[in-house]
Amino acid sequence: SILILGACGQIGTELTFELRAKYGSENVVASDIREGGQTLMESGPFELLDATNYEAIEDVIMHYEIEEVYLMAAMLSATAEKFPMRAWNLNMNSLFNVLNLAKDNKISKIFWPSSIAVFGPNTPKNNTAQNTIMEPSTVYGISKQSGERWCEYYFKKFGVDVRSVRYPGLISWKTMPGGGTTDYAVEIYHAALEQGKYQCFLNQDTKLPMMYMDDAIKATISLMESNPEKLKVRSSYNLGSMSFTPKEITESIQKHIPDFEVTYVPDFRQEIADSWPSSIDDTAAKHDWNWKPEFDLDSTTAEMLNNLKKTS
Ligand code: VAH
Repeated sequence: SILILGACGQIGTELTFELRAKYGSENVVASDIREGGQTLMESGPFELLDATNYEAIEDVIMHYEIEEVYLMAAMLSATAEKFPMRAWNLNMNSLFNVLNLAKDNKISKIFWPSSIAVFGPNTPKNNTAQNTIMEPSTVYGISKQSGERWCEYYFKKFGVDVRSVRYPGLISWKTMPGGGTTDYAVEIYHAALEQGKYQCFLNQDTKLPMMYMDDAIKATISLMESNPEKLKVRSSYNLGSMSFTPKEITESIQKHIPDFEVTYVPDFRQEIADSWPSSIDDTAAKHDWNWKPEFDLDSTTAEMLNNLKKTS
């Protein structure tokens, strides 16, 4: 069976639905520090679980005979800047828990998400390479860079089968993101439908790597199902699909909602965004496990507006 830690988060929610559809609801245990939405809670087994509590995770693993763990619990970039030590504790100790469970052969495979946040202000920003300068300037980025080093160490030293991708900003409609710098790209669709206007917390020309959630989930499951011999990267794979600025996503929305108005009032998140790449070179993922994204900005906008209209 599969255990998802952080199943109520932006990615965790959609991973739970997709894995349950694929492997059967009873074989996918969702867990989080708090309960999730009705659909998630009613769709299969759920456990309240603190991802920093080793014994609590071990109990769930024994009880449900868990073999694989997706560790989706973390504090994201903006919130982590407000609570650095809480972010470090959650992001690192949850990872140590699952790595040590695998090292002790209590589970056999781990997925752990990294992020483009591992790159910093002096990383070359265009078509950022798999291996390049990485001096992250955010608490979140530091925790993800360190996490990558630990993943590779546990793979090399103890043969732990941990797999990871560096997610770009993710756009989804099923669950709101929490505390990220790229969250503007989700909020903007809700605002377009609900208020007809949006105040964006990044300036209009801030180009960032982004991805529609369906592509992110497809990549995650594809990597986890890949033949391990093909996986040459055991830190974390660069993963790309599209890059856009707040101005470009606004124009994409205005094709559907012509009088949608956006103002740009950068806040503390501008400095975080400015430290990240503009676009990503994901040649390694394409080569090692045939990664291929499906959604571009306009198809993402169509999906987001259509689905949000139906659920509003
Ligand atoms: C954040 N959505 O904004 C996350 C992600 C690359 C961005 O790590 O912090």
